[in-house]
Amino acid sequence: MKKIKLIPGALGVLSLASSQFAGAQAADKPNVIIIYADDLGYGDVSCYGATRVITPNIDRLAKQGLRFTNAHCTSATSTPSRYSLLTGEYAWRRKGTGVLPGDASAIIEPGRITLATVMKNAGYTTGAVGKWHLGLGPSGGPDWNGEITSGPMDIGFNYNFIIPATGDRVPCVFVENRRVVGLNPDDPITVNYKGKIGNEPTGKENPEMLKMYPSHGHDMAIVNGISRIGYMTGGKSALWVDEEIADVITGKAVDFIGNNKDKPFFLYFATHDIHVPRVPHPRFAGKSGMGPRGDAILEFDWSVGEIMKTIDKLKLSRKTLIIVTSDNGPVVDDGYKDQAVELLGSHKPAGPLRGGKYSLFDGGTRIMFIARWKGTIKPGITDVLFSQIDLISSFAALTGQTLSSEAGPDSFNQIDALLGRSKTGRDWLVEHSGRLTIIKGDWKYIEPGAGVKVTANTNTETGNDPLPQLYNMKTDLGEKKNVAAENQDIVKELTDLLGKIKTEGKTR
Ligand code: NG6
Ligand code: CA
Repeated sequence: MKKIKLIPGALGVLSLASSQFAGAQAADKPNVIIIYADDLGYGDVSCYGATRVITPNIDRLAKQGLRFTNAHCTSATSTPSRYSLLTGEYAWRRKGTGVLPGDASAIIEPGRITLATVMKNAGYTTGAVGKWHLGLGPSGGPDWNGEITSGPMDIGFNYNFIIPATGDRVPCVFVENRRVVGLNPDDPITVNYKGKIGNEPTGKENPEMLKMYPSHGHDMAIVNGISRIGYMTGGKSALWVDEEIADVITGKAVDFIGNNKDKPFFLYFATHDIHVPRVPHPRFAGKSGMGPRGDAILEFDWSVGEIMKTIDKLKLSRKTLIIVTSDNGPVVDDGYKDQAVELLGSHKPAGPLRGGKYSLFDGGTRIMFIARWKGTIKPGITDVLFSQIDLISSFAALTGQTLSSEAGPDSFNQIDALLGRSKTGRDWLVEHSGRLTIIKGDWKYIEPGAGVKVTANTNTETGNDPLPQLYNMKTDLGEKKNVAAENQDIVKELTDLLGKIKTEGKTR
């Protein structure tokens, strides 16, 4: 991986805005919780139209809060979306921000101002719980057996309890603050993504040992009867149990809230659900009738419910802004034979949208997004154009701060849109999956490019086309009719704007 240079000035401190407005805001700083689902589709929860799987907790949150129908993550995969959410910079501006292996070094350099730094500077206690997938350690990767540096604590988090990369990537261990949890020093961890290490069986050589079979990839190290991406030896006492991941990390999130209930806190709670391997706890297994993918949705809904219950029990619901959203769109077969395809039936993971995870169509990047803050956010539904990249600027504003000019280079203050006080959101936004798309008003333009139109493995409509594509999202939400040829003036306007966004290096 390319070595990352520290941006001069990135360490500059946030300045406090001096206006009366800022002072008034700062006085009643709400707690902020972002619950970040993995691969949860726009149509995967019942308040967004699902009927075969019912999500009562998420639905209740939506009923008590604001449900966004036109909110977006920045990329159609995890690492770049998370990078953009935390830094306020489009990930495609930087090399090495694609889906990371489990032994990658940190891609957000220590000291950089992130959403967590902003909250910390406002006096919040900050925590990251769950999936990380932004790399750990200096160039060369983390020391799994020692102190893990260049992690969440180096970019603004006071506390973290994380899955280093993804559930399907080794090492299959939790990290708490700077240490692997439960590691026996006599059984050190070795991780390798280039080739096999040790004499342990692998999914490829010993499929008879598996309880869940890969459909593509995922045939390397076996942990708990499930083969993964990457090779790993040692660390036996530290290995997680897949069925318990949701319970463990939800428990840590609940503990973090309880421990910090008397002062403002910021919690970034990134679940493993509903990413592969989908291995929900036995209390959810078989409950959806749609196989493990549907059961994982029920488990995710349970996690959301536990957070809501905790906030309500502590009487913090009028003092806490809860956001529930997803890192990218849905995928059905993402590499394991878990019956997701066979049992899908009439369920539409992306709802009315075309494509899904890995796609330039909106199924990849328009995501469910709900914000609840009792007494402040008026319940309802909004179609305001909103992007996760704006959270860092918006929360700076909410906490009475002005972002220094180096931070959040693509992040705009959209706090009024987030809180439902304004119906004017962004003018335009950029989405990414390999290439870029831009949405402005009713129009969406997709850059022309080569590549398969439907992926063989995941059966995703990628949005690749050698021709420029233009869709009217107001009349054609499903991106069925390319109207580029008859609207060349709009294509030109959007191509020019996108060109400017790329070359200028920042948009704020
Ligand atoms: C892909 C994996 C997929 C998933 C994805 C990342 C294979 C064949 N596929 O490379 O299973 O892990 O990466 O997902 O290995 S994400 O949500 O973290 O971006
Ligand atoms: Ca994801």
